[in-house]
Amino acid sequence: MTEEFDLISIDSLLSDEERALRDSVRSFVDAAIKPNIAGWYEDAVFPLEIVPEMAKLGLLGMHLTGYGCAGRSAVDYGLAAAELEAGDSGLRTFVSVQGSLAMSAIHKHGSEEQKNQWLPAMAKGEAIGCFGLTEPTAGSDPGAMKTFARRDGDDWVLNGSKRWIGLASVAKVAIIWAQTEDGVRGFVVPTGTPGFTATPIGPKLSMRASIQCDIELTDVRLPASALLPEAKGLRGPFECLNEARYGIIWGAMGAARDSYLAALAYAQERLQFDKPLAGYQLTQAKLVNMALEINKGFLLALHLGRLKDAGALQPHQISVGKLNNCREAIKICRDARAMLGGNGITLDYPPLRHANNLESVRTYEGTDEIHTLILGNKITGIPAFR
Ligand code: TGC
Repeated sequence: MTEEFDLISIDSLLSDEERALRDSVRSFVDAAIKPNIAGWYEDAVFPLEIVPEMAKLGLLGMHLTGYGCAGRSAVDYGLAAAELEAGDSGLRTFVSVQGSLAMSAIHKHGSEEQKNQWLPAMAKGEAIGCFGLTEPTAGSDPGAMKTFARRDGDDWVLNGSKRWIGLASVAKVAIIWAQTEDGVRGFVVPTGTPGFTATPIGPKLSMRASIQCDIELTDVRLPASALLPEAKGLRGPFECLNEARYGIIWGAMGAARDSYLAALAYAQERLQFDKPLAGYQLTQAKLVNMALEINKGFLLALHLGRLKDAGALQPHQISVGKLNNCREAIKICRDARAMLGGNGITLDYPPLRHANNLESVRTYEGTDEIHTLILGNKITGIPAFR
């Protein structure tokens, strides 16, 4: 971090190795993402060509151990997520879907055969994965999913639909969650299996440099070995969502920081009534409020990351981080856009792009409302979900 916003020396809480990792991801984002993101966003393309570079940096499944994964800490993963999302939420989302959802489902719940078959290729970026939980009529309530897997001899046959599934149309493998006679189970589905189709959803006003898809499953026949043996019930997918939600805590602050720095630079250069905008008290109040929330947000992320590395992070604490940091980040990006005046509505500046992306980020992996209710339940002991 720099003194422009690290007002409380959060940097001093990081080790040399953590700072080095963060700086290497920041350099990658500055060189490979920032010069191109406006074009990718406008054209609504996910830049597949940068996947090998991300793999080379060890970003795919970076917090997983063995099977060709980098085995880095939760704090390292968080620092990387923040830097990637300072580039664009769509690029951080790719790393989250690949590492925290698809790879972590196989790593946590898979057989040795499944791990050996998929994880090394996924860590190298040779196989992209996706994670099919949400359905057209089951978003916040995944227990209402209709996708069903029935036994047919030793095989499984899957039928149903999934919606908002990141990267599905470019994925080689999909983790599909389905009802069975024994409750919700997970399946490792090669996307070339007959009956599997993935169609990008669009046009979108958010996450334009990313892909979200509808998936249709029509008599998708899988061998017995496709079942994730260790995932039984909704706990299976929720344990993966914890990983992705954790990354968002950091990522959202990366987008906020990038927006704040854009507004600060603009305010220092832009003259109105013969003085820089930054010299006006109203502008300084906005900048200070943004900087305070960014400092608090990163401190919260780091605290939760240290808990995670100590094996002590609880799901409701992840909700504290996701709810707070998404909520504050989107406010910061919108305020930054306002400080840029009319120029803020163009793709020449990042705040409105980040704010639009954060509309998705605050919605997926548990909406603001769901995380509020998880915390309401924690505080009162009364579940108010239904
Ligand atoms: P509930 O009865 O509370 O729980 C069922 C079982 O799951 C356990 N559990 C968890 N375990 C670990 N971590 C967590 N965070 C957990 N939350 C619940 C729970 O202990 C229980 O275990 P067991 O062993 O007793 O069976 O289930 P519920 O459905 O009533 O839970 C309520 C609620 C609202 C908290 C939950 O449904 C929820 O979190 N909803 C939000 C779902 C969500 O985040 N969906 C977004 C999915 S993102 C997506 O599909 C696209 S992936 C991203 C991309 O592709 O871009």
